[in-house]
Amino acid sequence: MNKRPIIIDTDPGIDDAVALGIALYSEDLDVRLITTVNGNVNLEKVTYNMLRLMKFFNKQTPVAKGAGTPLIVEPVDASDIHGETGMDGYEFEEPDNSLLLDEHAVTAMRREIIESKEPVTLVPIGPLTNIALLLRTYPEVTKNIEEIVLMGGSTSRGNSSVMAEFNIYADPEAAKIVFSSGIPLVMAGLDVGWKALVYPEDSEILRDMNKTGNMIYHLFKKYRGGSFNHGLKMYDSCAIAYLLKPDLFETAHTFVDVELTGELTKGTTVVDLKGKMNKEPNVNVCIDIDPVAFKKWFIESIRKCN
Ligand SMILES: [Ca+2]
Repeated sequence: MNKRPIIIDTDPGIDDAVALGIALYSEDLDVRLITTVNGNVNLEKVTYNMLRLMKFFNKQTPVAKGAGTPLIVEPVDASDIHGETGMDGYEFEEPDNSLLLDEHAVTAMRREIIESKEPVTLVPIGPLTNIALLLRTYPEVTKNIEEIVLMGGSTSRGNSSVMAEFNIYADPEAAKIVFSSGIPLVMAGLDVGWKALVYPEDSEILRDMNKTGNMIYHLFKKYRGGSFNHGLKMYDSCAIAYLLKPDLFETAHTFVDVELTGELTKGTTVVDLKGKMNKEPNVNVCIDIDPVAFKKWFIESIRKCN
């Protein structure tokens, strides 16, 4: 089988770093391009982190820098979760900047999608600013996008506000554009991220497994996405897991919209599981995950890295 062509849009980010390693070393994925977006920390930091990760993983995928601010709302920041640099805890080498394209992420995505012989899958694991800009600027890309498999949203409660998940909360208007695009969408959000847990004993296995496992072990010691004792949440790896092992998930094909005007609820994904809104389903929502099988897959995937 041909490797599946994907573009990852990311804001590394400790859980992004792990997801990227798994994707880059998967024998079933062809990561054609990586684009960066303001999110966990600012655009300069996430792009620098991405280039440091490319050097670490020893891969040659081009990187393009994208949006430095959300479409309308003020930037929010998650350095309380990921540390000041966005990837605190490990001493990375200085990056080789030759992988950084001169093109803007949106232009680079357009080129990759239009020139690809097979339809491309977009995998956004940060706020959706770049994807919204792409769809609005170059709507002709739609016909060569297979689907969008994103990490974000929730069918229940949030983590940035009471009801909103971080990636949607950080740019709700962009999310609205993506969710209403008509492109097949898969949403792997908090419902599965909260169960995709890695525990201290797992991280001990990772530490001695290989170079990547050791790096992850050190990042995890600084990561505040959950506590070590109650498990660390591997949010972004859920999107990659869906691509590679969809049978880990239970999904519901349903209508999802993004709340933009709620005084208390802006950025909430309204997931109409009971069909109250009488709208055509637009998203395959991951509503549950097999946590034991996920963890096994996760550890075996890290074993394939350098
Ligand atoms: Ca992320």
